[in-house]
Amino acid sequence: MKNHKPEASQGAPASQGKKIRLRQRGNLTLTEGAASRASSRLPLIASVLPAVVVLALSVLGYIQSRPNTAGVASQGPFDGQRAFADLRRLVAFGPRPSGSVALERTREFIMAELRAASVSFSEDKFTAATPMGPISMTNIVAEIPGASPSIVIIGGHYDTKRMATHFVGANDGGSSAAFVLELARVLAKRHNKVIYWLVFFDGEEAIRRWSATDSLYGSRHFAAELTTQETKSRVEAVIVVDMIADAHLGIHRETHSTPWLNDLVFTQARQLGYHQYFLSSSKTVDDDHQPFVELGIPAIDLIDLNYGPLNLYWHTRFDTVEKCSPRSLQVVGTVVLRALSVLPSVLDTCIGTPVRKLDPQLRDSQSLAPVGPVCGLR
Ligand code: 1BN
Ligand code: ZN
Repeated sequence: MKNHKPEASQGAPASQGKKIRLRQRGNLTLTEGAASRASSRLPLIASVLPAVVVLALSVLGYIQSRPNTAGVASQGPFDGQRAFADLRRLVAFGPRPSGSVALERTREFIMAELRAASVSFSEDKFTAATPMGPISMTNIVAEIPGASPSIVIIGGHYDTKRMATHFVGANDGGSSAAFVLELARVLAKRHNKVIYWLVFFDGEEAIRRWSATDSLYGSRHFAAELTTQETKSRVEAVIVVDMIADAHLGIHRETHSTPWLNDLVFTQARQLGYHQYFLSSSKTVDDDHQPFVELGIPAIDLIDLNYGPLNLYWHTRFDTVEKCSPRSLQVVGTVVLRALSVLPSVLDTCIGTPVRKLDPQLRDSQSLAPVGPVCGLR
Protein backbone atom coordinates (compact mmCIF):
# COMPACT_ATOMS: atom_id res chain seq x y z
CA MET A 1 0.00 0.00 0.00
CA LYS A 2 1.19 3.51 -0.79
CA ASN A 3 2.47 5.42 2.23
CA HIS A 4 0.80 8.86 2.33
CA LYS A 5 3.16 10.69 4.59
CA PRO A 6 2.37 14.28 5.38
CA GLU A 7 4.79 16.50 3.39
CA ALA A 8 6.09 18.21 6.51
CA SER A 9 7.33 14.93 7.93
CA GLN A 10 9.18 13.80 4.81
CA GLY A 11 12.85 13.20 5.52
CA ALA A 12 12.41 13.66 9.26
CA PRO A 13 14.30 11.15 11.42
CA ALA A 14 12.17 8.32 12.79
CA SER A 15 13.29 9.24 16.30
CA GLN A 16 11.18 12.40 16.14
CA GLY A 17 8.05 10.47 16.88
CA LYS A 18 4.89 9.40 15.10
CA LYS A 19 4.05 11.46 12.07
CA ILE A 20 0.57 12.39 13.06
CA ARG A 21 -1.18 15.55 11.98
CA LEU A 22 -1.41 17.85 15.01
CA ARG A 23 -2.38 21.27 13.76
CA GLN A 24 -2.96 22.59 10.33
CA ARG A 25 -3.00 26.26 9.41
CA GLY A 26 -3.24 26.87 5.69
CA ASN A 27 -0.57 24.65 4.14
CA LEU A 28 1.41 24.39 7.36
CA THR A 29 1.16 21.19 9.31
CA LEU A 30 3.02 20.67 12.57
CA THR A 31 4.19 17.29 13.69
CA GLU A 32 4.29 16.34 17.34
CA GLY A 33 8.09 16.81 17.23
CA ALA A 34 7.79 20.30 15.76
CA ALA A 35 5.15 21.23 18.34
CA SER A 36 7.34 20.06 21.17
CA ARG A 37 10.27 22.05 19.75
CA ALA A 38 8.02 25.12 19.56
CA SER A 39 6.78 24.67 23.11
CA SER A 40 10.36 24.17 24.33
CA ARG A 41 11.17 27.58 22.87
CA LEU A 42 8.40 29.28 24.88
CA PRO A 43 10.46 29.79 28.05
CA LEU A 44 13.23 31.24 25.89
CA ILE A 45 10.81 33.66 24.22
CA ALA A 46 9.32 34.58 27.60
CA SER A 47 12.78 35.31 28.98
CA VAL A 48 13.91 37.54 26.10
CA LEU A 49 10.57 39.32 25.61
CA PRO A 50 11.07 41.87 28.43
CA ALA A 51 14.51 42.72 27.06
CA VAL A 52 13.07 43.16 23.56
CA VAL A 53 10.30 45.42 24.91
CA VAL A 54 12.82 47.51 26.89
CA LEU A 55 15.07 47.76 23.84
CA ALA A 56 12.16 48.81 21.62
CA LEU A 57 11.00 51.42 24.16
CA SER A 58 14.57 52.69 24.53
CA VAL A 59 14.94 53.07 20.77
CA LEU A 60 11.57 54.84 20.63
CA GLY A 61 12.51 57.02 23.59
CA TYR A 62 15.86 57.81 22.01
CA ILE A 63 14.24 58.78 18.72
CA GLN A 64 11.76 60.99 20.58
CA SER A 65 14.50 62.66 22.63
CA ARG A 66 16.96 63.55 19.85
CA PRO A 67 17.82 67.26 19.76
CA ASN A 68 15.07 69.19 18.00
CA THR A 69 16.08 72.83 18.47
CA ALA A 70 19.34 72.66 16.49
CA GLY A 71 17.96 74.63 13.54
CA VAL A 72 16.50 77.48 15.61
CA ALA A 73 17.85 80.86 14.50
CA SER A 74 18.94 83.40 17.12
CA GLN A 75 16.45 86.18 17.16
CA GLY A 76 15.53 89.04 19.43
CA PRO A 77 17.30 90.38 22.45
CA PHE A 78 17.25 87.18 24.54
CA ASP A 79 20.68 85.66 23.99
CA GLY A 80 20.44 81.86 24.27
CA GLN A 81 24.23 81.51 23.96
CA ARG A 82 24.85 83.92 26.83
CA ALA A 83 22.26 82.10 28.97
CA PHE A 84 23.92 78.81 28.10
CA ALA A 85 27.34 80.16 29.17
CA ASP A 86 25.71 80.99 32.53
CA LEU A 87 24.24 77.48 32.71
CA ARG A 88 27.79 76.08 32.28
CA ARG A 89 29.11 78.32 35.03
CA LEU A 90 26.29 77.28 37.37
CA VAL A 91 27.01 73.60 36.70
CA ALA A 92 30.70 74.21 37.44
CA PHE A 93 29.72 74.84 41.09
CA GLY A 94 28.82 71.14 41.26
CA PRO A 95 25.77 69.78 43.15
CA ARG A 96 23.91 72.77 44.65
CA PRO A 97 21.37 71.56 47.21
CA SER A 98 19.73 74.03 49.60
CA GLY A 99 21.95 74.96 52.54
CA SER A 100 25.18 73.87 50.79
CA VAL A 101 28.33 75.95 50.35
CA ALA A 102 28.03 75.35 46.59
CA LEU A 103 24.60 77.03 46.59
CA GLU A 104 26.06 79.96 48.53
CA ARG A 105 28.76 80.31 45.82
CA THR A 106 26.02 80.05 43.18
CA ARG A 107 24.11 82.84 44.89
CA GLU A 108 27.21 85.03 44.94
CA PHE A 109 27.65 84.39 41.23
CA ILE A 110 24.03 85.33 40.43
CA MET A 111 24.22 88.47 42.56
CA ALA A 112 27.53 89.52 40.93
CA GLU A 113 25.92 89.13 37.49
CA LEU A 114 22.91 91.19 38.57
CA ARG A 115 25.24 93.92 39.84
CA ALA A 116 27.14 93.85 36.54
CA ALA A 117 23.82 94.36 34.73
CA SER A 118 22.92 97.24 37.09
CA VAL A 119 19.90 95.33 38.38
CA SER A 120 18.96 95.99 42.00
CA PHE A 121 18.06 93.01 44.14
CA SER A 122 17.41 91.86 47.67
CA GLU A 123 17.94 88.59 49.50
CA ASP A 124 14.87 86.98 51.05
CA LYS A 125 16.41 84.82 53.78
CA PHE A 126 14.45 82.33 55.85
CA THR A 127 14.86 79.07 57.71
CA ALA A 128 12.93 76.15 56.26
CA ALA A 129 11.63 73.33 58.47
CA THR A 130 12.63 70.23 56.50
CA PRO A 131 12.71 66.47 57.20
CA MET A 132 16.47 66.95 57.74
CA GLY A 133 15.88 69.71 60.29
CA PRO A 134 16.10 73.48 59.82
CA ILE A 135 17.91 74.61 56.65
CA SER A 136 18.80 78.23 55.81
CA MET A 137 17.43 79.24 52.44
CA THR A 138 17.52 82.42 50.39
CA ASN A 139 15.41 83.63 47.49
CA ILE A 140 17.06 86.32 45.37
CA VAL A 141 14.58 88.99 44.28
CA ALA A 142 15.67 91.36 41.52
CA GLU A 143 13.50 94.36 40.67
CA ILE A 144 13.32 96.20 37.36
CA PRO A 145 11.35 99.44 37.35
CA GLY A 146 8.23 100.05 35.25
CA ALA A 147 5.91 102.93 34.38
CA SER A 148 2.86 101.50 36.21
CA PRO A 149 2.53 100.07 39.73
CA SER A 150 1.60 96.64 38.30
CA ILE A 151 4.06 93.84 38.97
CA VAL A 152 4.84 90.78 36.84
CA ILE A 153 6.98 88.05 38.39
CA ILE A 154 9.25 85.77 36.38
CA GLY A 155 10.88 83.06 38.47
CA GLY A 156 12.73 79.78 38.53
CA HIS A 157 14.65 77.70 41.03
CA TYR A 158 18.42 77.73 41.43
CA ASP A 159 18.86 74.86 43.91
CA THR A 160 19.49 71.29 42.74
CA LYS A 161 18.13 68.09 44.19
CA ARG A 162 20.13 66.55 47.02
CA MET A 163 21.19 63.14 45.69
CA ALA A 164 23.53 60.30 46.63
CA THR A 165 25.01 60.51 43.11
CA HIS A 166 26.91 63.45 41.57
CA PHE A 167 23.84 65.39 40.43
CA VAL A 168 24.71 68.77 38.87
CA GLY A 169 21.25 69.66 37.50
CA ALA A 170 22.26 71.34 34.23
CA ASN A 171 18.63 71.37 33.11
CA ASP A 172 16.94 70.98 36.52
CA GLY A 173 18.11 74.04 38.45
CA GLY A 174 20.73 75.30 35.98
CA SER A 175 18.43 76.22 33.11
CA SER A 176 15.87 78.09 35.21
CA ALA A 177 18.52 80.19 36.99
CA ALA A 178 20.39 80.94 33.75
CA PHE A 179 17.11 81.87 32.03
CA VAL A 180 15.98 84.29 34.75
CA LEU A 181 19.43 85.91 34.80
CA GLU A 182 19.44 86.51 31.04
CA LEU A 183 15.89 87.87 31.18
CA ALA A 184 16.97 90.31 33.91
CA ARG A 185 19.73 91.63 31.63
CA VAL A 186 17.28 92.09 28.74
CA LEU A 187 14.51 93.76 30.77
CA ALA A 188 16.98 96.02 32.60
CA LYS A 189 17.92 97.63 29.28
CA ARG A 190 14.30 98.55 28.44
CA HIS A 191 11.70 101.07 29.45
CA ASN A 192 9.02 98.79 30.83
CA LYS A 193 5.28 99.37 31.26
CA VAL A 194 5.16 97.24 34.39
CA ILE A 195 7.53 96.45 37.25
CA TYR A 196 9.31 93.11 36.90
CA TRP A 197 10.41 90.98 39.80
CA LEU A 198 12.90 88.33 38.74
CA VAL A 199 12.93 85.72 41.47
CA PHE A 200 15.52 82.97 41.92
CA PHE A 201 13.76 80.47 44.19
CA ASP A 202 15.68 78.38 46.70
CA GLY A 203 14.40 75.01 47.92
CA GLU A 204 12.18 73.99 45.04
CA GLU A 205 13.39 70.43 45.36
CA ALA A 206 12.23 68.02 48.04
CA ILE A 207 14.82 67.40 50.74
CA ARG A 208 13.70 63.76 51.10
CA ARG A 209 10.52 62.92 49.23
CA TRP A 210 8.25 65.31 47.31
CA SER A 211 5.14 66.27 49.30
CA ALA A 212 3.11 69.38 50.09
CA THR A 213 5.43 70.15 53.01
CA ASP A 214 8.68 68.83 51.54
CA SER A 215 9.04 70.88 48.32
CA LEU A 216 8.68 74.42 46.98
CA TYR A 217 10.18 75.95 50.17
CA GLY A 218 11.27 79.19 48.49
CA SER A 219 8.12 79.89 46.49
CA ARG A 220 5.84 78.94 49.41
CA HIS A 221 7.76 81.32 51.68
CA PHE A 222 7.70 84.08 49.06
CA ALA A 223 3.95 83.73 48.43
CA ALA A 224 3.21 83.67 52.18
CA GLU A 225 5.19 86.90 52.64
CA LEU A 226 3.36 88.45 49.71
CA THR A 227 -0.04 87.94 51.35
CA THR A 228 1.05 90.20 54.22
CA GLN A 229 1.98 93.03 51.88
CA GLU A 230 0.05 95.69 50.01
CA THR A 231 1.99 94.65 46.89
CA LYS A 232 0.03 91.39 46.55
CA SER A 233 -2.84 93.20 44.83
CA ARG A 234 -0.38 94.62 42.30
CA VAL A 235 0.99 91.26 41.17
CA GLU A 236 -0.76 90.65 37.86
CA ALA A 237 0.92 87.45 36.71
CA VAL A 238 3.66 84.95 37.55
CA ILE A 239 5.66 83.06 34.94
CA VAL A 240 7.74 80.15 36.23
CA VAL A 241 10.28 78.33 34.08
CA ASP A 242 11.77 74.93 34.87
CA MET A 243 13.87 72.46 32.86
CA ILE A 244 13.72 74.51 29.68
CA ALA A 245 17.19 73.82 28.24
CA ASP A 246 16.54 70.18 27.22
CA ALA A 247 18.05 69.83 23.72
CA HIS A 248 14.83 68.06 22.78
CA LEU A 249 12.38 70.70 23.91
CA GLY A 250 8.73 69.84 24.54
CA ILE A 251 6.60 72.00 26.82
CA HIS A 252 3.05 70.85 27.51
CA ARG A 253 0.25 73.07 28.80
CA GLU A 254 0.41 72.61 32.57
CA THR A 255 -3.08 72.13 33.97
CA HIS A 256 -2.70 73.92 37.34
CA SER A 257 -1.60 77.00 35.44
CA THR A 258 -4.12 79.78 34.84
CA PRO A 259 -5.91 79.00 31.55
CA TRP A 260 -5.77 82.48 30.04
CA LEU A 261 -2.01 82.71 30.74
CA ASN A 262 -1.53 79.33 29.05
CA ASP A 263 -3.55 80.66 26.10
CA LEU A 264 -1.49 83.82 25.96
CA VAL A 265 1.92 82.10 26.04
CA PHE A 266 1.01 79.21 23.74
CA THR A 267 -0.56 81.63 21.23
CA GLN A 268 2.68 83.61 21.07
CA ALA A 269 4.62 80.37 20.60
CA ARG A 270 2.31 79.29 17.80
CA GLN A 271 2.65 82.67 16.08
CA LEU A 272 6.43 82.21 16.17
CA GLY A 273 6.03 78.80 14.50
CA TYR A 274 7.13 76.94 17.63
CA HIS A 275 4.33 74.31 17.68
CA GLN A 276 6.86 71.50 17.98
CA TYR A 277 8.26 72.96 21.22
CA PHE A 278 5.02 74.26 22.79
CA LEU A 279 2.74 71.25 22.52
CA SER A 280 -1.04 71.17 22.41
CA SER A 281 -1.47 68.36 24.97
CA SER A 282 -1.50 68.85 28.74
CA LYS A 283 0.40 67.58 31.76
CA THR A 284 -0.04 68.31 35.45
CA VAL A 285 2.72 69.12 37.90
CA ASP A 286 3.28 70.93 41.18
CA ASP A 287 6.00 73.51 40.81
CA ASP A 288 6.97 77.01 41.97
CA HIS A 289 3.85 78.53 40.34
CA GLN A 290 1.56 76.54 42.65
CA PRO A 291 1.74 78.77 45.77
CA PHE A 292 0.73 81.75 43.60
CA VAL A 293 -2.14 79.86 41.95
CA GLU A 294 -3.37 79.06 45.46
CA LEU A 295 -3.35 82.79 46.29
CA GLY A 296 -5.53 83.48 43.25
CA ILE A 297 -2.69 85.15 41.34
CA PRO A 298 -2.58 84.16 37.66
CA ALA A 299 0.44 81.91 37.22
CA ILE A 300 1.93 79.58 34.61
CA ASP A 301 4.60 76.90 34.72
CA LEU A 302 6.66 76.42 31.57
CA ILE A 303 8.26 73.05 32.16
CA ASP A 304 9.59 70.26 29.94
CA LEU A 305 8.65 67.03 31.69
CA ASN A 306 10.27 64.62 29.23
CA TYR A 307 14.02 64.67 29.60
CA GLY A 308 15.96 62.05 27.68
CA PRO A 309 14.85 58.58 26.54
CA LEU A 310 12.10 57.44 28.92
CA ASN A 311 12.83 60.61 30.99
CA LEU A 312 16.10 58.94 32.08
CA TYR A 313 18.03 62.19 32.52
CA TRP A 314 15.59 63.61 35.08
CA HIS A 315 16.97 63.59 38.65
CA THR A 316 19.93 61.47 37.58
CA ARG A 317 23.64 62.04 37.06
CA PHE A 318 22.85 62.21 33.32
CA ASP A 319 21.40 65.73 33.73
CA THR A 320 24.54 67.34 32.29
CA VAL A 321 25.42 70.24 29.99
CA GLU A 322 25.64 68.04 26.85
CA LYS A 323 21.93 67.16 27.17
CA CYS A 324 21.05 70.87 27.02
CA SER A 325 21.03 73.41 24.22
CA PRO A 326 21.35 77.20 23.94
CA ARG A 327 18.70 76.99 21.20
CA SER A 328 16.11 75.67 23.65
CA LEU A 329 16.78 78.56 26.03
CA GLN A 330 16.51 80.87 23.01
CA VAL A 331 13.10 79.47 22.03
CA VAL A 332 11.65 79.90 25.52
CA GLY A 333 13.25 83.34 25.93
CA THR A 334 11.77 84.58 22.67
CA VAL A 335 8.30 83.26 23.56
CA VAL A 336 8.36 84.72 27.09
CA LEU A 337 9.51 88.14 25.86
CA ARG A 338 6.68 88.19 23.30
CA ALA A 339 4.18 87.17 25.97
CA LEU A 340 5.48 89.92 28.28
CA SER A 341 5.11 92.50 25.53
CA VAL A 342 1.39 91.73 25.04
CA LEU A 343 0.60 91.12 28.70
CA PRO A 344 0.06 94.77 29.77
CA SER A 345 -2.48 95.41 27.01
CA VAL A 346 -4.24 92.11 27.73
CA LEU A 347 -4.52 93.03 31.41
CA ASP A 348 -5.88 96.51 30.60
CA THR A 349 -8.33 95.29 27.97
CA CYS A 350 -9.57 92.20 29.69
CA ILE A 351 -9.48 92.86 33.41
CA GLY A 352 -9.69 96.63 33.34
CA THR A 353 -8.13 99.03 35.81
CA PRO A 354 -11.46 100.41 37.14
CA VAL A 355 -12.56 96.96 38.31
CA ARG A 356 -9.29 96.34 40.07
CA LYS A 357 -9.42 99.73 41.76
CA LEU A 358 -13.04 99.35 42.80
CA ASP A 359 -12.90 95.89 44.27
CA PRO A 360 -9.60 94.09 44.86
CA GLN A 361 -11.56 90.97 45.97
CA LEU A 362 -13.14 90.78 42.55
CA ARG A 363 -9.77 91.16 40.86
CA ASP A 364 -8.55 87.97 42.49
CA SER A 365 -11.46 86.03 41.13
CA GLN A 366 -10.57 83.74 38.21
CA SER A 367 -13.85 84.83 36.60
CA LEU A 368 -12.30 88.19 35.90
CA ALA A 369 -9.40 86.60 34.09
CA PRO A 370 -9.18 87.51 30.44
CA VAL A 371 -10.99 85.04 28.25
CA GLY A 372 -9.61 84.04 24.87
CA PRO A 373 -12.31 85.22 22.47
CA VAL A 374 -12.70 88.58 24.26
CA CYS A 375 -8.98 89.17 24.10
CA GLY A 376 -8.54 87.68 20.66
CA LEU A 377 -6.11 85.12 21.97
CA ARG A 378 -7.59 81.96 20.59
C1 1BN B 1 10.65 70.06 38.72
C2 1BN B 1 11.96 69.90 38.77
N1 1BN B 1 10.15 69.38 39.73
C3 1BN B 1 11.13 68.78 40.39
N2 1BN B 1 12.26 69.10 39.80
C4 1BN B 1 8.75 69.31 40.04
C5 1BN B 1 8.18 67.99 39.75
C6 1BN B 1 7.56 67.31 40.77
C7 1BN B 1 8.25 67.44 38.49
C8 1BN B 1 7.01 66.05 40.53
C9 1BN B 1 7.71 66.20 38.25
C10 1BN B 1 7.09 65.50 39.26
ZN1 ZN C 1 14.08 68.47 40.14
